Amino acid sequence: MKALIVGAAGFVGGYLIEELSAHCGWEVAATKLPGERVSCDNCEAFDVDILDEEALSGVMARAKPGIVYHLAAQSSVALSWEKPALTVEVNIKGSVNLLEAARNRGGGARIVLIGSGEEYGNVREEDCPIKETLEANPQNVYAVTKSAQNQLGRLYAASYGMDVVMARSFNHIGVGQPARFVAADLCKQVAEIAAGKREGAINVGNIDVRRDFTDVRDVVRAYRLLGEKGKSGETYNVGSGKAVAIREIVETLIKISGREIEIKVDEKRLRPVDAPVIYADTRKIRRETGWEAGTPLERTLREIYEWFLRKARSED
Ligand code: A2R
Repeated sequence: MKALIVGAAGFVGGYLIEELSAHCGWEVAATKLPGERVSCDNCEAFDVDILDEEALSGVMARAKPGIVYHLAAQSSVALSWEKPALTVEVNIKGSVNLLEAARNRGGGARIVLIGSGEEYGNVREEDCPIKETLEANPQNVYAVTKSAQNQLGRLYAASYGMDVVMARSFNHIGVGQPARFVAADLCKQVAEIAAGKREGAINVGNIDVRRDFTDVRDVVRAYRLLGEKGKSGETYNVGSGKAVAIREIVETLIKISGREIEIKVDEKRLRPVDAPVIYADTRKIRRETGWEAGTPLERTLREIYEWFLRKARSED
């Protein structure tokens, strides 16, 4: 199998390259923006901006993939409020460009579009675990664009008979994730306190909300299996299927650090609307691909914490 990973220089890209090539022996080609780096020893790398449809078509024709994973996105919810037009352009127009390039030059390749649990919006407690059939109700610009991408994927599958599979991923975490995401932020703060780089209080927002966290290595395994066994035109939740309070993450990290650390609520981190609980119903992906998230949350948190700890200590 030959895969083309579009947007391979981000957090998930490196893990997906590893899963497909090192673990499964697939041939991998990758795209990145000029100036970015992909961690890929044996793969062909192309510089391409997904807003350039012609360039994207050229890459598709040269790489001749059997499967295309679309990871390129403006992936920050916060930035999507600050730069809505850019987010719409990259996430919606970029996805259309990719679908068009695949339609015209893709030779029937399967396309896997990566969406988000954010598409469901602030769900009610009784809607959890969230099934794929729950109507999307996006509550931020990023979520609107991912929901549009999902609808475009279904449209291209239905209208042109293209082979398009869609994932809706809930919170995924791992080493290398930027600290704008909650688990990385908490790991970084606790590690910096443990390394003596900052005073002993950790700043948090609403830590009573419960969310669905999955190790990124489990997530990319789900993407491989969706590529192999997912059904065209269908959407699949990717998540642990469990709700974990942010408070539990904070307490686990404090325990791992072995320090006495005060928890301080920072008003600036509180969001106006926060659904109390969000977690995925993962029966569809399990039934159709056999996938299940397996990595214990504490192990992933420990690895991220230790990575930030080494980083903080090496900055001496
Ligand atoms: O924004 P940058 O400079 O970090 O570059 C990101 C890249 N990207 C683009 N690639 C091609 N053409 C563009 N116009 C363009 N704009 C941004 O896509 C970055 O290298 C990559 C996405 O990686 P991350 O932001 O780290 O996202 P992550 O966590 O790897 O998530 C992958 C997918 C995304 O579709 C998320 O929305 C979804 O999974 O959760």
